[in-house]
Order: sequence, then C-alpha cells, then structure tokens
Amino acid sequence: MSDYTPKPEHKFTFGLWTVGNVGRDPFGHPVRDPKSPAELVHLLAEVGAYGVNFHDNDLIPIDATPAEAEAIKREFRKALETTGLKVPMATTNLFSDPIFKDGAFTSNDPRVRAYALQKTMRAIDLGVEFGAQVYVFWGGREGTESDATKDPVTAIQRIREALNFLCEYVRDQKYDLKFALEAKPNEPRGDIYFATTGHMLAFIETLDHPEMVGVNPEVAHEHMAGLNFLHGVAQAWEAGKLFHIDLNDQYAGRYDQDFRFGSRDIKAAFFLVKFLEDVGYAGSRHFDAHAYRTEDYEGVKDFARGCMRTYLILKEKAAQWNADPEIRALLAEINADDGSLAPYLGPYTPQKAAALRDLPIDRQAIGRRGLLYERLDQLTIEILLGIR
Ligand code: DIG
Ligand code: MN
Ligand code: MN
Repeated sequence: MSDYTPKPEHKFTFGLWTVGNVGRDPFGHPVRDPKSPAELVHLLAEVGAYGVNFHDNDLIPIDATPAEAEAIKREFRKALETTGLKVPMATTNLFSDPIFKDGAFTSNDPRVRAYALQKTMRAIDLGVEFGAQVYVFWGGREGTESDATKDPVTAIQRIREALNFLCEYVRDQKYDLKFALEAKPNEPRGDIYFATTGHMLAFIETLDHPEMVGVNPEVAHEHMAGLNFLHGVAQAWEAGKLFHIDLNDQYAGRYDQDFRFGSRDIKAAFFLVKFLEDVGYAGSRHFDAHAYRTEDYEGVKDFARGCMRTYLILKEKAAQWNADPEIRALLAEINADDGSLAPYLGPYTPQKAAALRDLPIDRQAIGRRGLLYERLDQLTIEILLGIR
C-alpha cells in the first residue's frame, strides 16, 4: 500500500480563508462557527499541511485596535512556532470592504486608490513579518458591470501604476519578496480586468520591474474562462513566471466553486500534477478551495486531507505513466525522428530556407499516418482507473 501521507517536502499550503470558510454564500448564512487564526493553524497541522497563507484581514480584522492586532499576531506566531507551519505567501483583501465596491487600484476615486496602496503596503509588511516570500495580487473588484463607468485603458494604466509603486516599495524596503498576479474572468464583478493568466503574462512585460512579477494561476478561474489550465500553467512556467499556484476544481460554466482538488476533472488534475512533478516545480502547492457548505469542521478536515491525498495519488500515477512500457513505446513511435530533417529546421538561415523550399515532402502519405493517440489516451484512462 502506497503512503499518501502529506509531508513538509510536498509544500502543501492552505489559506486561512479556506479551512476557515464558514460556509456563507449569496443565498445562505454561515453554517460553521468561525475559528481563530491560531486554531486554524492547529487544524492545518493536524491534517499535515506544510504552510498557511493569509489576506491581511484574515489575520487582523480591518477594525482591530493596535493592541488587538498585537494579541492576534502573538497567538498566531505561537501557533506557528508550536506546529512548525510556515507562511510562504500573503496577500491583501482589496475586495471585501465597501470602500472597494468599485475596485481598489482601478477605482475612479483617487482616495480609494490611495487607501488601496496604503493597505497593501501595510499588508506586505505583515506578510514579510511572518516570512512570506510570495505576495499575491487578486484583483477581485478590479472590473465593471458597465463599461460606461471606466475607460479600460485608464484601468490598465492605474493597475500598472499601483504595481510599479509597490515594486518600488518592496525594493526600497529591501524585502525578499516577489509578486504573483492572479487572474479571474468574473465574480464578484460582472467582468474583471486581466481575465486570464495569459492576459497577466502579457501585462507583466509592461511593468517597470517585470523580473519581480509572475503569476498565480488558479484552476477554477481558468476553467471558468473555458480554458485548458495546464496550457496556461505551462506557458507561465516556460516564461519563468510560475511563482505560485492555486489548486482546486470547478465545473465549467458555473460560479467560482473552489472545490476540493481533483474532485471534478480528475484527468485535468492528473496532467497538471504530472507537469508540476515532471518539470520540478519547487513552489507551494496551495489549495485555494473550501469544503462543501454541508460540512462541519470534521468535514473541513476531510476536505483538506482529500486535497493533499488526491495530489499524492496523482503524483504516484504520473510516475506510473512515465514508467509504463507500452506508453513509453507509443511515445517513442509518435515522436519518431531519424534526424534527416534537422538541417531544415531550427534557427533561420538563407541557405536553410532555400533548401527547405526545394525539399520534397509527401503531403498525402504523411496525412494518412495514424497517430496512435486513441490507444495512448485509453492507457492514460486505465492508469487513472487503476486497472494498469
Ligand atoms: C481567490 O481565488 C483569491 C483570493 O482568495 C486570494 O487573494 C488569492 C490567493 O490565493 N486567491
Ligand atoms: Mn477561486
Ligand atoms: Mn485563488
């Protein structure tokens, strides 16, 4: 029997807001009593997590007095020391308080934009204080219900100005911190700017310090946009910009469900885990998800354990897939290359172009070739179904 026990080297993390989710939804009141940050750290330690992340106000309520804030931080730090949990990532809540009802960095009100910068600088200080080295920006309210309200170019320029300012703040403070931008196409706004990871990757290159900024793709968010999550993650990785990742699951065409990892599209989850393990992704495996509203806190622990167990089971199946002799033979045949075309491919030269123009290629014979993909995918399914 394999061991699917989570260990620190797996780098499984959860936000305080995930296991601390009290089950409120647009149509229902909370179903679970709130737990303190310290209690949530102990819950995560009990299920075997490596780390815990937070928004500023997950840890310190927005109206806490300085004395209350210090007491909360003391308790939280004590829980971290007792359990050994780390804080790899932090972020700012720029979406709950009414002041952000029309966005934070993109608000038409300069007072809101100023407050968002102030709040984020303080939240960055708080995250660094607890050891965070990745800082996530999810612009949940940076969007519109009507495009009569804001020029999208102005919105883009305001976000760029804010991120440039905050990159300079981090450099000024000499923090060892990098930014990870998280995309989502909609909810809570009708439409959110920079809707997908691809939008974020393009935007990062327009910043003053693009080397400080990467992405934090989330499964549910790319699925909401009808996209292949692995492809977005692979593009981020290939660009050296996969600074963090939010793992969960999602039925297409629905609100942001933030389901337990692997609970909906197990095949997509398999190929994602295979990719992360194959390329040696060294970052957090962060589960930005929450338990069904039907659950009590024992159910919340089941949810957290399930996220990690499914990841480890899929990690084992990825190794099995890589080692499967029939799959290896199929891949060798599919990717057969006798090297005879190497002189015609790769970087351009005028000689290569001339030779390529005259190269005889039997288009019809090649078009008739069967590619063995049905057999390859069926073997994949049979590994996932556990019969290989
Ligand atoms: C939602 O998917 C967002 C917020 O929970 C948070 O800002 C970010 C951190 O993972 N994900
Ligand atoms: Mn989400
Ligand atoms: Mn997220």
